[in-house]
Amino acid sequence: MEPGSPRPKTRKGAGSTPSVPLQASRGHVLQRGRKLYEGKWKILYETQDAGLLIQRFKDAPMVGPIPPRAKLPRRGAMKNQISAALFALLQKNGISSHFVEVVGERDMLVRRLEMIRLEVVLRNIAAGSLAKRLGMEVGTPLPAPVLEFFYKSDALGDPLLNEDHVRTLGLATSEDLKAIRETTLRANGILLPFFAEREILLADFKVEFGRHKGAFLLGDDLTPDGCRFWDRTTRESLGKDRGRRSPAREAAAYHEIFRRVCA
Ligand code: AIR
Ligand code: ASP
Repeated sequence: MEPGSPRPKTRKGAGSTPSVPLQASRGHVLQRGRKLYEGKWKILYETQDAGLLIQRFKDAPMVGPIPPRAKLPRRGAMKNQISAALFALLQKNGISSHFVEVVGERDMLVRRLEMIRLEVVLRNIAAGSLAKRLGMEVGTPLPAPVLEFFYKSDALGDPLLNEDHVRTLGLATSEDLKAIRETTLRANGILLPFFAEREILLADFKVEFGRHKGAFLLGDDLTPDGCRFWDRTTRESLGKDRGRRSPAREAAAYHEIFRRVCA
């Protein structure tokens, strides 16, 4: 989620933060400015450049008391590195994103986007809500990648949308949808072999798009909290496993994906 979105969460987290100088970047010293947005996993700060933001990855998904299983030391740092590596891989292969560079342990510099309120999910293997909705066994390979759109609306519980719904809500035009579909499928074509080389099945992943100076860019992040990465042999989830795993197993799995992607 980037600012510009009408989601109330965005405003709730807004407030001023004292400016803190960050590591020198592209010859500039960046000042971390006002907090624009705070979500479950991320904080966005302004910088002195109106077109650039700092995206900070949090270690825990909330403020206040943290449930034991959500505690994962260095999670934010690992998410930052994993996301940076995957955005860089996509960039190298001609898919632009908001990612500019890593500027701190848990911070990346990103282009400011006007977000499209859609979660775009690409699935290679049946799991999660698709397995449930279609009555398919988890782990069934899909004959072709399946693309799904979910409306980013907390009030509605992020419902599944078809393309007519997306147009009806004015979220994106037919042309936008065509670009979103092509880019997401192309990203899958780059990510699948990258993960396969690392003995990982990319079961599904979620991306978000935004506009920046007339261009369509990938935004948000690409981390084990928004994708299903499975070990190719054991089929064990290498990301979050929605409450079925001990904190120690979860930490080990997260470190494993970090090692395979970033080492
Ligand atoms: N996702 C969906 N909403 C938020 C996120 N992060 C991701 C899940 C999963 C994929 O989208 O992490 O990788 C599909 O989720 P589901 O629950 O629809 O099966
Ligand atoms: N998934 C979170 C959201 O819904 C992302 C974040 O925490 O920044 O906004």
